[in-house]
Amino acid sequence: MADFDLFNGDADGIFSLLQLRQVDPRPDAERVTGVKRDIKLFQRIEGRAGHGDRVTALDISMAKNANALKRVISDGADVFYVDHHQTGDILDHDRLSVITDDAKETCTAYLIDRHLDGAKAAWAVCGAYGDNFQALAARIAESRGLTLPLGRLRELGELVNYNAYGTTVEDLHIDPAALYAVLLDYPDPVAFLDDGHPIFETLQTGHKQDWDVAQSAREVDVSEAGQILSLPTGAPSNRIAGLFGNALVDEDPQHAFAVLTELSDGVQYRVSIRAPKGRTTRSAADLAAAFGGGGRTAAAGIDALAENDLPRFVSAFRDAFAP
Ligand SMILES: [Mn+2]
Repeated sequence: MADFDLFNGDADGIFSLLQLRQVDPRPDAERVTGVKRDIKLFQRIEGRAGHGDRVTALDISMAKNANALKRVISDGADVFYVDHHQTGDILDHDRLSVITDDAKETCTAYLIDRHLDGAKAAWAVCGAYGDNFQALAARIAESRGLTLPLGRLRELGELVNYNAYGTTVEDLHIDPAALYAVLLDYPDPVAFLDDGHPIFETLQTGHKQDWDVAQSAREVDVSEAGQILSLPTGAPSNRIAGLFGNALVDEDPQHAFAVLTELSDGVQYRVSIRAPKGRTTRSAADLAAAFGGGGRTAAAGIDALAENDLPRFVSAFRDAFAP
């Protein structure tokens, strides 16, 4: 019999598993995680998890794991699934137990907090901060009757969340599985913070240095539509590009932004596009789709834009977002 713990490498995933495993320890479980966007974690245990095995899945969309999940269950494993993303159709099977809620203001760490009746609520507070739900975080603390240093827990939640941004685990300051293992040694986040473990400073410094890289972005194009900026090749850019785009459009909601990150081949860019928040324009997803990318109305991306296509992208960006 084997145990598998599948969890999103972001704050919500890590703080969910911490709560669960401090109440129900499974020290020999294989921990399966990755960067924030790497959510197809059932693929990694498909064909290996089977009869009598216990699989736990936290903060990864069921819709995106549907086929591999089905296979793991039909191979005989028991699956406990907790998540707040889109589920798609939930498979009806007695070896699958699901806790889900796709309410706008909820997160997996909160669902686990409810499941455990608040047994490890301080970790849940950090998870809610990591998913950017400040009101929910404060509400969890209050409902459990805890007096907590919320500002410090917020910083921890946000730093652990930030740590999961990158294109591969090699990009990250700390492998999420290693970060989880360090935190697991502490009964709660306050004990971790009070102990002064060096990993906290690594997270803080890394976050600050990445923002310094973002501040040095090069201007590629400025127009009425907005701004296109470019970041150098490298892990700091891979980590910060998306959040940098969010920050730019939060600060200046009348303009659109595109953040280009030079890929290591030197002839292509990865692109994060943010439509203006304060006025109606064409969709960021449509612009991205014209260059092989995709996304949502407000935020979209292109995995590889050829240098040769850059002039065409600049004029398409101006057209899409002109006032
Ligand atoms: Mn989440």
